[in-house]
Amino acid sequence: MSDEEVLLELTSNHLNTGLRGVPVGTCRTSFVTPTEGVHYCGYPITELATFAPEDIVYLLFNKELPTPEQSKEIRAELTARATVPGDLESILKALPRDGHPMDWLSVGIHTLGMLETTNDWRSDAMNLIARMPRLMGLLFRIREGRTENIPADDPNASMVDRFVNTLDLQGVDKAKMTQIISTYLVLHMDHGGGNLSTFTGKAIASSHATVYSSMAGAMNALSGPLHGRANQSCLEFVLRIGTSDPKEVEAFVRAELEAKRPVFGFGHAVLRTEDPRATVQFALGQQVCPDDENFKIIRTLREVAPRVLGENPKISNPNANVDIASGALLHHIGLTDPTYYTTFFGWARVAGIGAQIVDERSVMRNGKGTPIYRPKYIAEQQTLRHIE
Ligand code: CMX
Repeated sequence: MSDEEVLLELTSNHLNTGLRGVPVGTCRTSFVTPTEGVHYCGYPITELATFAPEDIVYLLFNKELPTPEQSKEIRAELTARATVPGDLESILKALPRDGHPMDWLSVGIHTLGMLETTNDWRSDAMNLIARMPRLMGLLFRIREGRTENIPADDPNASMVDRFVNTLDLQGVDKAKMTQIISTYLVLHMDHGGGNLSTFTGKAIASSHATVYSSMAGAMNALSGPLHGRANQSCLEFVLRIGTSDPKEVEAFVRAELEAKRPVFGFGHAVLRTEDPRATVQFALGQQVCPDDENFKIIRTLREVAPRVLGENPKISNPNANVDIASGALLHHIGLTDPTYYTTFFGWARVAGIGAQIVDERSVMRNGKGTPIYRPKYIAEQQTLRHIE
């Protein structure tokens, strides 16, 4: 059925379904298909997985991959925008240490906006992207109480190296950390126009609130357990399994289903095969940490769970999704606390949401921008009262 026919098919069955399947607009950065998953500007994600995050930022904003010259230019632009213009550290130091890292991320993004907002959509989006690595590194350090001797930011380093340098974890393989986080960022940067965080960010921006307010709102949407926080739940799930023995893993999966709990890391609303982003991360794990205990567990899960889930015909896709492997990889490089994992998702998504906000505010409708969001709600019968 074509998109036009879908538009004509709108019925009362679509009400109170969270806009499921209701076309809202067009997206210039990405789309998702049931077999190849997400595509950025037409490229299947598997073709982009080894690119540098900076080049994918260029792609999402310019809708074409950069030439070597343009690749240098985007790096130079991000370097020029990287320095945080004010005292972000003091604000973060004042936050409650036991607040969730996603709440810190949201406050951090708001703080960056209060320190500087240009009110130019693209400039603010690019400034935010350029300042995220420092915000992320400070967020970890300050929450963990490692507030002494924080290395100065090096704006000339890559985005991921700036995070790794600020974090400055001892006893870890920094090159491996850079490789795994770079891949993570590229895989998570965008996922169509209608996922909740992206939609929320664009809806807030449609009131002409700033990029920073819009992005902080998007991060709040992402923080929910039904959305971005699933990657935290996935690693917690893997840690609970605690064995890579296929028989024990199968028994665990069956017990979870019996207890009516989700088998994390499997299933998808749109995809009908294994998410290619999971396939890429399994290949990366096989290369960098084949003997890691958590990696061994997810490798067994990948074999066992689809077979068990596939016994239930209601489950449309029993295969692995993007969240199955990312936690095990982050854990392997020394980031062992799963409560931080959604902040990496948020960091990555700032690029896709930023690009989509710029498109909706300054490209759509011949540059006029999409109007303020105002979907129609229909009054329920009991709300229609008259005084006789
Ligand atoms: N474990 C247990 N039950 C599952 C399941 C899973 N992994 N996947 C689907 N189901 C169940 C659904 O809960 C639903 O049950 P009800 O009919 O009782 O409500 C039924 O099977 C049919 O679901 P579906 O049409 O196949 O999938 P949905 O679009 O409803 O749900 C998703 C998709 C991701 C929420 C679901 O597969 C799930 O809960 N997975 C586990 C959590 C998880 O890994 N989330 C990360 C998602 C990553 C991503 O979206 O990219």
